[in-house]
Amino acid sequence: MGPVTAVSATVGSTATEDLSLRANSLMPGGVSSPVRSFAKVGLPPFYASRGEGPRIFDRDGRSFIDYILSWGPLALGHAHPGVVDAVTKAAREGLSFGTCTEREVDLAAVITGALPSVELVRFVSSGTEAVMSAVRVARAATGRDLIVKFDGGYHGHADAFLVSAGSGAATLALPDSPGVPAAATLTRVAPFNDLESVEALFAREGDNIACVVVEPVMGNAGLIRPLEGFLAGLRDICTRRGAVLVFDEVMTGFRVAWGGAQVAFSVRPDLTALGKVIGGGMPVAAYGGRAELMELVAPAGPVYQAGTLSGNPLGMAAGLAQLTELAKPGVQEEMAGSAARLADGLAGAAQSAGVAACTASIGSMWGLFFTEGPVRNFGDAKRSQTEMFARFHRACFARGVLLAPSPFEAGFVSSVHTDTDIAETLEAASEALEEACAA
Ligand code: HOZ
Repeated sequence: MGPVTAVSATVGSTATEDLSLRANSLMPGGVSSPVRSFAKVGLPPFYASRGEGPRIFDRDGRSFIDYILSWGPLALGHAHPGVVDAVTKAAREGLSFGTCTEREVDLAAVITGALPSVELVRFVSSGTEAVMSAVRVARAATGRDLIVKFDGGYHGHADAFLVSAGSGAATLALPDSPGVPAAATLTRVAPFNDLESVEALFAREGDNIACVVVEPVMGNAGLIRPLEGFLAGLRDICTRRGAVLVFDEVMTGFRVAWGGAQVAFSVRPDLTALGKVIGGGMPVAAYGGRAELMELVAPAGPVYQAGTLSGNPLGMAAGLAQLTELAKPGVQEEMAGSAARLADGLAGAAQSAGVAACTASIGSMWGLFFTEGPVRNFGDAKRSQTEMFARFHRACFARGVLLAPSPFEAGFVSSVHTDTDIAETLEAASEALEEACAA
């Protein structure tokens, strides 16, 4: 497969270059969210014109097999007809009411039915809001202030989480953001997969630790699986020490399994944050958990949290339509098969090319690090070859395969990525590895 060429470039420069120049004079860094900068892989930001199934098209008319999938939400691929129809119907009935609607009750029923730990759920509009609000509930429930997070974990951009943060913050080397006041001193950080470090934090300050917040499978430091017993160990520590266990399943929810990682690993957190897939591509997120905790949330209880567009009817319609498809027998397994074939194929291609690489998949998430591995935490991930990743990314891009522009992001597949798409991707990846090695 040769490089994909632009078919609708403007005279003298591409539409992408033109847009990028304009955007830089109008928006910080030219983007609406830092992960959209492709600077670390040496490319301009991607200007999408449309998406269809597993493919995304840019403003220069190029077509790519998409493994970003809007950073996770598009479990059914782009513009899934069922989701588009549901949103269109909802839009005709009204874009927002600021009142309760039947759809939010229906989506709440699907979520509480799928996640055994979630008895009550509150809808919000972003993952940041969801985790921030869950922490507020945990602090109110325990009367304690400190939170524990993991190195390289990303939980949105609320102040308390911009400490040793993953995702774009790691990619841009901004793990501790300026502008975060003393509130951040209430955050403690441990290495992922290291129960002893968590025990040590509790030994020192356990009386004031409100909660442990964890991505049960790390997805914002690249994909890092929990070691056997790690999540159960966190559950045990939190129970013993009277702290709240918060699973950030914004990424893993309905991707690692129907429900999420808590189903796959049979560990029940006290509170869960959700987002991405539950909104089918619309700005929907949620937090929920044990009724005793969630009844602290206003107006049932005193913990205040609110939002004009929370439970927005278009978002609820998109989420319901997507989850209805994902609940069908075999869909999760098919996606998991595609992700596994991709991860195994990439590992094989790297081996053939003589490149040290370590790949993993779980459910419909997958990851690739250019290192021998094993990668058990963010420290290991940072020792991978980021320059090699950048060369590989560019070579894949030139062959019509769109990967997240950072080794510190998970990859995704959708239910409409076919065996042919995966085979084409692996062919492109083999060529890309050769090119990256030769550079
Ligand atoms: N969790 C998303 C990717 N790691 C973040 C999306 C964004 O920051 O725009």
